[in-house]
Amino acid sequence: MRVFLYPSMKSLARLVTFAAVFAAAVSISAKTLTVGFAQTGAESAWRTANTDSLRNEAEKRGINLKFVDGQGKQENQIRAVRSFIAQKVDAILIAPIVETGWEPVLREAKRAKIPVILMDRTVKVSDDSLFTCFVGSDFAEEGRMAADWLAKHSNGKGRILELQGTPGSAPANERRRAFAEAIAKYPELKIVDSQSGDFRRSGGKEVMEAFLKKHGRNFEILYAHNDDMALGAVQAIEEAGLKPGKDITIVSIDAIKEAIQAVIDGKINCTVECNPLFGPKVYDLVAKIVAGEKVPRVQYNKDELFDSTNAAAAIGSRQY
Ligand code: GYE
Repeated sequence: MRVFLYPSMKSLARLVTFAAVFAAAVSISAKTLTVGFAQTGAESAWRTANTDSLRNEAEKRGINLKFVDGQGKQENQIRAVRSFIAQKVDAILIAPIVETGWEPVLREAKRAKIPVILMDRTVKVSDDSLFTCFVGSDFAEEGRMAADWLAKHSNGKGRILELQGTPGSAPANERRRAFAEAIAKYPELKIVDSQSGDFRRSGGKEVMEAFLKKHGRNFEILYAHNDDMALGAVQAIEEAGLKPGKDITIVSIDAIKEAIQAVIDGKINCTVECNPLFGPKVYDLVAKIVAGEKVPRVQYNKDELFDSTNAAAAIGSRQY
């Protein structure tokens, strides 16, 4: 015998309300996030690793990532941010090529109520409310770590040539400033020349060739703001018949796999890590911000230092 149970009108209404609320909740949690990302370009191995990390993690999480390669030009990045605003994305990520010149477009994003997360590089603005937060490395700390290593391993003596990153960029500014401040304690450790190689391998090689012509053997140390430039310089130094890492002490930043190999080979003496693989951290922040949660204003990644004492142990597991 079949028994039919007819729910009362009241409980039926309750059931319908519950179903509607449940459906709405599911649709909110399953809403695809759309994120715009204005990347600097593809100047270095670090950058490629960073782009891959952000792209792969977006795919893993089902985030709709609108990626724009700024090709080394701030105007391209500004144009990208404007198009993200027009597309009403949920959040905007910027790796600002340079520190200044961002106020107008950041104000437009703020007016459109779209949160902006500075990823990797910082900006200089007079109004702090123009971006939500920063996540990346502490470039000043990296510059200090490089300087301290050098002071220790040179007995506080030597003439330094400096290969700067992109002029006006936060990492070039901070790595230069903090390094100079730290070596100021050592009167016999001096920067004798400083030029930009734009964070590129070709730039590092060209500037090193010019340095060698100009300074001959009147220097002992090279400080490069990133590994790509250091590796370009290594080439120039070898082509000039000198031994990088022996005739010239080389200190660099990023700790890409190729540079760690160069440390093992004795061609680079020390590389300070700058970890580019923080896609997961970035999207955790985006999710919190979009959900209305408060997030820390500044979050630094933890960076290590590699030299002949620990490079061999690190290379096997190096991911970039
Ligand atoms: O060190 C360099 C890249 O902004 C920290 O940019 C980043 C720097 C990195 O091109 O290799």
